[in-house]
Amino acid sequence: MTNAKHRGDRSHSRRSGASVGTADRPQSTELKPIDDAAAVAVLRELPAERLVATLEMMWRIRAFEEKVEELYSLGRVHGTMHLSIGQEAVPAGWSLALREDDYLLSHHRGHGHAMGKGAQADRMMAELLGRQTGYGRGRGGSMHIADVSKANLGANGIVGGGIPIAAGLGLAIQMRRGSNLVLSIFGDGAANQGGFHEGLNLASIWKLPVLFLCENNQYAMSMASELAMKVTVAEHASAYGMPGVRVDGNDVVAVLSAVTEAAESIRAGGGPWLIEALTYRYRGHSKSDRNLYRTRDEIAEWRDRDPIPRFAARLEAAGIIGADEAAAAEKRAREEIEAAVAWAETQPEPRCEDLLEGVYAE
Ligand SMILES: Cc1ncc(C[n+]2csc(CCOP(=O)(O)OP(=O)(O)O)c2C)c(N)n1
Ligand SMILES: [Mg+2]
Repeated sequence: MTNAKHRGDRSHSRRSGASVGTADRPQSTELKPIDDAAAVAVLRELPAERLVATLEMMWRIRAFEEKVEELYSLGRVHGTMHLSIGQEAVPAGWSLALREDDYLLSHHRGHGHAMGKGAQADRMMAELLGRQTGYGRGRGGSMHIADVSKANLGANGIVGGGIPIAAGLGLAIQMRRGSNLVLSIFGDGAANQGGFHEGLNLASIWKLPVLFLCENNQYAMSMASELAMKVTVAEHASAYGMPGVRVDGNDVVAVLSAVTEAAESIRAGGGPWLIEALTYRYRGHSKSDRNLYRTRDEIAEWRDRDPIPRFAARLEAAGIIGADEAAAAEKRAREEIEAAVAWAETQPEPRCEDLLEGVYAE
């Protein structure tokens, strides 16, 4: 049995249909596909320009990461980086559903999340190239892109490290009686960390306004998520008395619908939710990964469900774009990334005299 077959078997038999929880607290780990008519209805609720901008953002994320990979192989980007190519539907979905003042706490695979909160590709590129005008003045690099002015509190290199911080931030919002929420994004591997369970428990008992969103891309480095836990990530929600939902993370509309429902409930004071978005990274874990733990067939199978053409097809089916517009969005995004690199390369490097800026120890 190939790895791909094995994985498919488990997600479609043992797990589908599993449903726990009570009638008033939606809890289903069943993956419910959104049919075409329902998707059209969801999309028609949103302004067309926003949807086209979202399609363009998905291309921007992909083009940015493809360019970063190229620059990395040429030795022009230092340190490490994690690519989310194949996972673009998740930031596309939640960015359509959430508000600008909702906080983001991201993780190490977070270029797309930063763009979902409105980060500019040129300043992100400057950061990766170690330039002073980057989001972290060239000090943070790929894993540390934050922009407080956009409620993006940044990524975290500690697996699961953002989850307890999300609970703390949720508590701050609650104490200030705010109506915004915290979006806490992490991977499947983080769901086996202690901080995940602590963060969910606190958020649950205090009914904090936190949306926990797991990007289950099937692996934590080379460890298949199905071999690393007996239950689904979403099923963990039942232990903390919160809604837990599993969605197709390669379908923008499925993510958008789940996040919209969760956000409404959280803003109404209903307490936290856990959403598990099933998706896939085409590239290796980071710079050194020879893909020895999965088959080419498995990667090809997921490529057939690529989130970007799927969203373009949904927009076409809803009459929001014509046949040429998807290609035009890709072209604009790729040109933007070329311009971002050209601009970033003209930017100054941090000066030695300024290196202690932002270091607070006395
Ligand atoms: C606490 C901690 N343990 C281990 C690591 C090394 N590490 C970095 S990413 C990663 C895998 C994380 O997998 P997952 O949470 O599924 O996210 P993905 O990389 O798949 O997006 C590991 C083990 C780390 N950064 N922090
Ligand atoms: Mg993972």
